[in-house]
Amino acid sequence: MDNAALLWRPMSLIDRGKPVQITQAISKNCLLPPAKVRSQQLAEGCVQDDVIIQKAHSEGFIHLPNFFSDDEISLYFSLAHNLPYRDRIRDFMSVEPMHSLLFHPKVLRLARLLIGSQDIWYYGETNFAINSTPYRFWHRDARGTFRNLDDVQEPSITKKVSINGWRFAIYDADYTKGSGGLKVSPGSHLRTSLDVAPPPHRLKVIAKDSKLVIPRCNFPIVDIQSRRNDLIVFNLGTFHSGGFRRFDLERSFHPEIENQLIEFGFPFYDEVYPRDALMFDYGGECENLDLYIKWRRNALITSKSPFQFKQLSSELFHTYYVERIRKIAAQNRICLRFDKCIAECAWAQMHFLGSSKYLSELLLLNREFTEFFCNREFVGQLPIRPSTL
Ligand SMILES: O=C(O)CCC(=O)C(=O)O
Repeated sequence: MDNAALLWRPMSLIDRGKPVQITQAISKNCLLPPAKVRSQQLAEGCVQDDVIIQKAHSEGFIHLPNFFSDDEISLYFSLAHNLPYRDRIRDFMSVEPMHSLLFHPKVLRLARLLIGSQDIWYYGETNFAINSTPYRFWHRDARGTFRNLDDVQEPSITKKVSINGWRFAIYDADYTKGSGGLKVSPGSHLRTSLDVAPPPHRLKVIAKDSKLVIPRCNFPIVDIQSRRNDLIVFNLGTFHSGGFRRFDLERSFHPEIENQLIEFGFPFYDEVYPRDALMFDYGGECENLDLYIKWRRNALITSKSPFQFKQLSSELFHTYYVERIRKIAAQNRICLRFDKCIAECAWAQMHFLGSSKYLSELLLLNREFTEFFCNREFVGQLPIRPSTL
């Protein structure tokens, strides 16, 4: 495409949509920590906390440069690299060396501020993404509705409230120097999928009269310029794409558009290899996160993939069963979520594996966490609210 002229607009010229009304979100839906928790935590630490938390809640992500020291980052990634494969498919809580990251005081403090409570839910969603594949599709993670656990979860637009679940991510790379970092759409955790995930035909790059016409997204996309010691945290409702490219002239193209541009031979920054990331979730009490947790567990239980089955077994028999882990978690006010109805489901699927002793104890130990699931009888599948409700 020698003659092709690229029609592009820098981000500053792109309509970024209406600003999110976060004051409403703060007061009505407790997206921010209650004032008491905040002032107590502010008194303990950095005065920037309020700004950081406001930003995280209005944009659906936060990028914190130099959150970790060189030594800490080196430790986490060398631990991950040296783990045998069977441990890399487990969750961080059951791989005890990873506790240095999971229980890092700064991480826990930030989690509490984001979640708005001293009590944290941990639900085994972690990822040793070592040598991981780039170019992940554009998506939000939040899943699970009362109608169908597999459905993508939409935020409540009128109430401006999103799921109270957050993914913490560290990357062993400098993405100011090349492609392969994380792209997010700021504010997308408070917008519908229709708004921020256009169908493919609306993202079609068209070659016309020796020019390329590149469709303009009417929502912002940011390629996060993270470096090795940084921490990125994003809301489970935030649209994002891991490992995408960075185009020389414009970093904010939609991943789908970048895929097409590369076909036209446009130059991208080199990717930074290998793509090593460590990710883990913390969340706080809310019905939406309850649904997400149930979606995830249900997917693990019903999956035919041995990988997912192994991860579930590791969670079941280590994280939730080993008393030492339960103690450490309790000391840190981390609630290990293992719900009654999921335990029952696991029982139905797995007791033949000779694990019935553990599972029956889990059934006794665990409970439901939000009102809807409390008084449901287990009937062979997860109880879902009828669509009429
Ligand atoms: O690999 C990344 O940077 C993001 C991973 C991702 O898409 C996810 O955890 O949902």
